[in-house]
Amino acid sequence: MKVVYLDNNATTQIAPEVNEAMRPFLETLWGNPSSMHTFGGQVKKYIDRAREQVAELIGAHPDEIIFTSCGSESNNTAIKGYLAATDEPGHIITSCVEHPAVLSVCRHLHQHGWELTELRVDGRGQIDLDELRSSISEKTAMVTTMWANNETGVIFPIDRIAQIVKSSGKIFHTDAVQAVGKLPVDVGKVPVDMLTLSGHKLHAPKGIGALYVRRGTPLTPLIHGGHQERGKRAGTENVPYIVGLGVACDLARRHMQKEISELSRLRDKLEQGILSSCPDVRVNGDRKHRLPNTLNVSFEFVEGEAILLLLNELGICASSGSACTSGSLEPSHVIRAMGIPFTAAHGSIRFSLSRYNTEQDIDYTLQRLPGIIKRLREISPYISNP
Ligand code: C6P
Repeated sequence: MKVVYLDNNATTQIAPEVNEAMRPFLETLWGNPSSMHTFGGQVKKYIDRAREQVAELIGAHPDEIIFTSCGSESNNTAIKGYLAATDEPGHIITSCVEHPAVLSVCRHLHQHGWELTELRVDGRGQIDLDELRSSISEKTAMVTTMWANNETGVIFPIDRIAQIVKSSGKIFHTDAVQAVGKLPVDVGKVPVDMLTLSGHKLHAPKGIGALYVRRGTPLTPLIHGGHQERGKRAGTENVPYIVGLGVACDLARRHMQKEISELSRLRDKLEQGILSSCPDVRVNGDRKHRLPNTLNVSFEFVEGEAILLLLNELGICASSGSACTSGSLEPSHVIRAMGIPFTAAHGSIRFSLSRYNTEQDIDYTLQRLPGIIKRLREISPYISNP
């Protein structure tokens, strides 16, 4: 069966160029980069090159990049690693629409004595900057908000958030897992102290991520041990995946402008096609400030899970929210926070595209989706069908 993969915010296909670049490090160049001998030591320069490629994509210095195993590890390292340096629990600010890899870290710290503010969002999924300003107090140690939302694609005004936080003299971390590779991200222009990215969202493999840490930002390692990553993250380096992440970042940087316009064209075609062929549909999230690849739509009076199952039977892969909370019958915390009515919240679907999607993928989805929605509405308990 043909697979139409429209779930790229969950994970992406490994780029063939990335696969190719990783292969020597799985087959012949498998030495330990920390070894004294030439066989191992020769590998180190490839890690250095990858660090430069990651740094270049986000406008950082290579020595500000720490390789980790994933976005979740980077988020944990940033938040716990910075706060570990403080003597007693203070105050953290985040938003209520973060990925669990931030929200549950903050809530865990809250259970251990930290005061926690979860900034609310409006109907477009945007935070109120005045609420941010007034939440910052002397006790605040850190602010952490995402750059772009994984479920709706909503982009936070991260430069303004960063300026507010930095003008109060506080530390700012951003979870940019969904932004890096899809949008221009430049830490030279936006004064973030730490930034999280994850390889498998930009066509590198699962199991590799990075944390940007601005020079001078104090950070206690989450994983203690050897001296790898300048003592900030112990463990023998995952050389093939680090090389793969470097190449993925290089590809994203070189093709970004073209990809942004092509992805938004296909996404808009999907959006317009759905709006014109299905009644009682709403687009969730700020349409003006949104990732070019993401569309979150609510189909009133039908269950999202039922739509996904029927799409799946046709080989169309989408999701109702983040992959790590799928299976839950409750609407996602992101959709609920935006105040979307119950009858629509239950029928929300995330479509997320990548450079490997084609016009045919969108046409095929648009041919099949309206029929699915019509069928489900005919048996919907929320509609009194004759
Ligand atoms: N979101 C989704 O379906 P990992 O998987 O650990 O590399 O990254 C976690 C993560 C952190 N922050 C954001 C904003 C994310 O979107 C993700 C992963 C996927 O939305 C899988 S749950």
